[in-house]
Amino acid sequence: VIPGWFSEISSMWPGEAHSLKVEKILFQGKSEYQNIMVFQSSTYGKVLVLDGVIQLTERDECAYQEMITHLPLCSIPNPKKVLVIGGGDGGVLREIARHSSVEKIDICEIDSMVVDVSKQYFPDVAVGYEDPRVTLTVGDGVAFLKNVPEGMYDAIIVDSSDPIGPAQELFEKPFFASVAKALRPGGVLCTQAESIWLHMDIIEDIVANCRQIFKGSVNYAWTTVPTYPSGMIGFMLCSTEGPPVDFKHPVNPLDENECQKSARPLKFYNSEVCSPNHLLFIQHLSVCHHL
Ligand code: AAT
Repeated sequence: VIPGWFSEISSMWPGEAHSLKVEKILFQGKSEYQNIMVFQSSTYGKVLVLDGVIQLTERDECAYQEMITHLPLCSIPNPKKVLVIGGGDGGVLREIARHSSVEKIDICEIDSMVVDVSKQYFPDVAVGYEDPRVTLTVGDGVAFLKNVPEGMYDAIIVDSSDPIGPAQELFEKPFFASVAKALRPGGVLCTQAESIWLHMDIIEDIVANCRQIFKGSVNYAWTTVPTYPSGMIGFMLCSTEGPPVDFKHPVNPLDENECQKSARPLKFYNSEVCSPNHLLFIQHLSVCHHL
């Protein structure tokens, strides 16, 4: 450990630890679920850390939040009801709010301290909560989904931490089954699905589970996030049986002119990044096994 630097050390990425220079620690606390820290870095703005793992930095959060949101929402016509599991910082809410067809945005985050800390230290991210379509439930996403009426949502976005700690069940088959049930026919799931450089074992399990449960299509996409382990992170993009969804050819493009004129322009996503650059076909994923 280098004095004055934060190093992201975890058994989930043994033998490597990305480091950021710390200017100042702004917050340190312990919630019911995890240790929470916010620090000012020299080059990535403020950084949110849960149990020693970076959740976001001000500089590169766009590449994650925009992709996890617009990959699914641009792939279906007229999304109206959207659910977010995790994502307590509010960044995914901010991105969903760009879609004018959306009428209802529900979020279930387990840890209210993440919400409070984000509102205090990351106003440009937590701004997502200010949208009147948003309803926050503080609770476990697994339990929340059990009470959702069948076919309720057009899209579900699982912005989850890694599968060590409170997010473990969000990577398991029963959870995917309850997601599928909560989606309408032809509805879409996008879930945080780790890095092909570190976690092919986890990804292969997720792919196998999703293939059994999602009878529409099952895809893996990725984006670059320099402060996430290995500098990239993936998403599982699935649809339920019903009107077919082709994630490679989004039918519901964002009005990019409109977005660029808004108070917070898009920084990373555009309809070209979507296909084919950031979608890896499952066949190609099995090649990645040799990485
Ligand atoms: N958008 C920033 C990135 C995140 S946040 C993940 C969130 O998931 C955290 O706020 C955490 O409290 C919440 N969470 C964890 N488990 C659950 C659960 N069971 N139900 C609801 N919310 C939960 C993801 C960062 C990815 C890091 C990659 N290394």
